[in-house]
Amino acid sequence: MATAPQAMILAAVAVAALAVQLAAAVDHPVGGSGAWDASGTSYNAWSAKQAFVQGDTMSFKYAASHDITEVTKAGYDACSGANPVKSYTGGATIVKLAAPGKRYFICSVPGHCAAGMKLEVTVAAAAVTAPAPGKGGKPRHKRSVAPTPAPAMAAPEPSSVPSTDGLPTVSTPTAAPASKSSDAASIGVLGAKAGMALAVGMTLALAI
Ligand SMILES: [Cu+2]
Repeated sequence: MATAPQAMILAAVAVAALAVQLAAAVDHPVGGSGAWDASGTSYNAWSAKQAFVQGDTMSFKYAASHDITEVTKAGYDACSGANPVKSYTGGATIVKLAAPGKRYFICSVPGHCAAGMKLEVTVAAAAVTAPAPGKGGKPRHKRSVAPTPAPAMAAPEPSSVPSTDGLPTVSTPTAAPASKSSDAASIGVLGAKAGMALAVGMTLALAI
């Protein structure tokens, strides 16, 4: 049976491991197998099912009769590689999806884009912080919003008032301002969230 400190360490390790897993970049072999060709694969049907996140990569394997041409939306819509954003050749290419937003890829060999060698990718922004466990859903694609800490209660400072004889007289503050109920409420919510996160971590640790 684990003692309390051991359980705490296990909980911390479990939560840290989860955070690392959530942040890890993923490679997406294009079309599922990585094959970039004109065999009729619907790259956009594949792309629609992928969860591309900023920092992920996409890998292509292709014959010398093909290329990868990254284009603008206009180039994509027109199946035209005349004004490429970037061209890739060589048969094995890994494209890093470094920024969130849309990316467009075609094969610039005449007829190949029209035959299906076109791909539109939507890259989601990476979460800055790991989401709190226990919320469910797809945490990788949730943008984490850090809770805003309640503003610290400013203590009234003693004010110095010069007296008539030249020596400063320190006046003592009489009463502290009444606590605002909204601040107290946010602190309560934050405390409850922290408690829930800890409870989930402990459960994970005990389950190991
Ligand atoms: Cu081609």
